[in-house]
Amino acid sequence: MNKSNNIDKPKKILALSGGVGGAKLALGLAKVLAPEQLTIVANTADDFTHLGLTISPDLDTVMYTLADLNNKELGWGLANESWQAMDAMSALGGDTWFRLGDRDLATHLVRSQQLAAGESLSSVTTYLCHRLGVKHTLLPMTDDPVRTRVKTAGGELAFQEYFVREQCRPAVQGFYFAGIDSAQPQPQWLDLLQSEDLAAIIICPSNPFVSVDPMLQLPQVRAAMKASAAPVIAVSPIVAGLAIKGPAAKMMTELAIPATATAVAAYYGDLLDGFVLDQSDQSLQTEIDQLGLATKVVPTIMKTLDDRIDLATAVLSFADQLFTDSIAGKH
Ligand code: FO1
Repeated sequence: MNKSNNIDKPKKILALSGGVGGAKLALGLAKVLAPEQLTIVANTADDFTHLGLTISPDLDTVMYTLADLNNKELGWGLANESWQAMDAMSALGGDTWFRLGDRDLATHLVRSQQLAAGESLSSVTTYLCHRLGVKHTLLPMTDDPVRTRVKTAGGELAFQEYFVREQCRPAVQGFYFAGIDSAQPQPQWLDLLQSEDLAAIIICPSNPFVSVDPMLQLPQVRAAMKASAAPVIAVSPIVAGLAIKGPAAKMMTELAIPATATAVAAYYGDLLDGFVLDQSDQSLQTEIDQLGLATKVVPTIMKTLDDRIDLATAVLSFADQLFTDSIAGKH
């Protein structure tokens, strides 16, 4: 955080999100912030081409969640889904390991058609959000193809092969993001990162290795985040040694990193100004403080809409406090 900003600037909030966990906090933020105040940037390194269609799981999870159309049981895809296309695929001996619901298929068809016609992923996302009634800004992290590759003892896997087809069973040895060095961060996002109107950068409780890292490793992003006057705050995706959803804790163990909120804070390192941890991890607060971070302990498990709103409100007030303290020279 660079301290040159002034407190009376209009507030703009940036949230970086992966899939389910990130989308829950993004929804909480969307409930308490006006559309012009909130921009959500989603990871696109999970994207892949499947059955000839371009699938953007994290963008869609956030988009469906903000539109209140998300499938709450599965955590991905649309509510009130039917699976006739998958059943027909199965009868034809087609690929069904990655399940595309009938209604969800429409999103991938429209996206793929518009991309094939030369539209950018950003403009397709804006179009889809508009059609689904999403008012807040949702951006892909880049319009260029970046693809997560998972290194395992048995060889390298594309992210969805690891995550869905292999059900995260192979022990991971590391990750890399093919195409990242030549990818450009989405221009509106980069402008916002460099804007004096930005009041907080929130890293949602998403997987640090495969959801957040691809965003942070894009050229210019880390430098722009560090140069920003806005405090950078991460919400821990690890609570009491477990990931709320997904393989983050399993990955940490396999990478010989302790599966703790402290290790997540240390992993983000000097990029952060503040760290939000769950009340059940209160005993870790002192050691996270000792990393040189401001900390806030609150309930972070988001089961209900009120939980999402409460966490969003707590993170925003923490950001306000860090911003004010930085003006007063305390951080
Ligand atoms: N996750 C699964 O575990 N199984 C699936 O069959 C599956 C299909 C799917 C279709 C569209 C979509 O947008 C997401 C889908 N996901 C599925 C979720 C997704 O692969 C992961 O949750 C994310 O990539 C991780 O953030």
